[in-house]
Amino acid sequence: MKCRHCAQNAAIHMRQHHLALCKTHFLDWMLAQTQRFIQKYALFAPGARLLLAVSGGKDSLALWDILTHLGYAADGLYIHLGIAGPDDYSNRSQQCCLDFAAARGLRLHIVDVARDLGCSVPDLAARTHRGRQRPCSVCGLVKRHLFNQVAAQGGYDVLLTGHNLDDEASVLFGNTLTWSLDLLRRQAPVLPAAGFVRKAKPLCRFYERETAAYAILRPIVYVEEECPFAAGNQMLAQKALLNQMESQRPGLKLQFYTGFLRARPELFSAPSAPQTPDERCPRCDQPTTAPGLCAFCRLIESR
Ligand code: Q46
Ligand code: ZN
Ligand code: ZN
Repeated sequence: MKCRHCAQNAAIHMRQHHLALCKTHFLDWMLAQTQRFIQKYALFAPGARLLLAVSGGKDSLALWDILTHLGYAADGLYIHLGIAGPDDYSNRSQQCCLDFAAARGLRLHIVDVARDLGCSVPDLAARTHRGRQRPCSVCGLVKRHLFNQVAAQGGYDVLLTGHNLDDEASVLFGNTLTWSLDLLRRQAPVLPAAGFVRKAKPLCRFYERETAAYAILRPIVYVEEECPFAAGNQMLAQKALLNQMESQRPGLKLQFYTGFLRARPELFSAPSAPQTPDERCPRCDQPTTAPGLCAFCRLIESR
């Protein structure tokens, strides 16, 4: 198959877009599409101070690369969770982020959870009620807290994450199955500040296959292994189901997600901005919904 724009052989065929492109035209297409999404969803203003959460995986490093090519200066934030597993997951992913930043002269903040909070995420999960079933709930809470904290302390305007379409469609699928209205209301390419830092997902319209192809073709060195705790989680099962449907109906995942985005204003006629919580945690000063310590500080106190 040939590239739509030149005589080269296609490096990727995207059935959902009826589009085949060679390496050069695909890399350019990814940049142009990202720029289009930044504007279409008003993800951030030109000149905004950008902080990008990097995990060492393909999506977040591809996003960092794309932003750099587009001329946006984004600083990275890596959170070392203290997860080992057979692949020495946290150390290896941290190294990928360090190498990526060093090779391009980019600034990378590192928060080491074990060093800074006195105990790693798996330890914190084992010691607290919240994490007893699996560490992901504790992990998500810790990451959210630290993202907000680093963004506030560093004076950043927006926190960017590398979530792709497969992530978003899978979360949407899960939240629709349970009609979790609060979660659905908060699912969008951009979440206004509301006390916490503004959050945006510039890759939310790209298939995982596209971000993977970008990382491989550029090329970017990234950690291929998943976190060992990801195995068997609901997200992966939902992704597999959606992929099965997508193979019958190319474009289904994209339709599912973009259809939701179009329907959102009508579904949630109230303004989509989350309510600013009135209370502030007396220990960390982040917003919280009830008086007293926030969920994060309660977790830390209870270990
Ligand atoms: S890093 Fe943390 Fe994920 Fe690992 S412990 Fe679960 S939530 S699976 S994105
Ligand atoms: Zn071409
Ligand atoms: Zn707190």
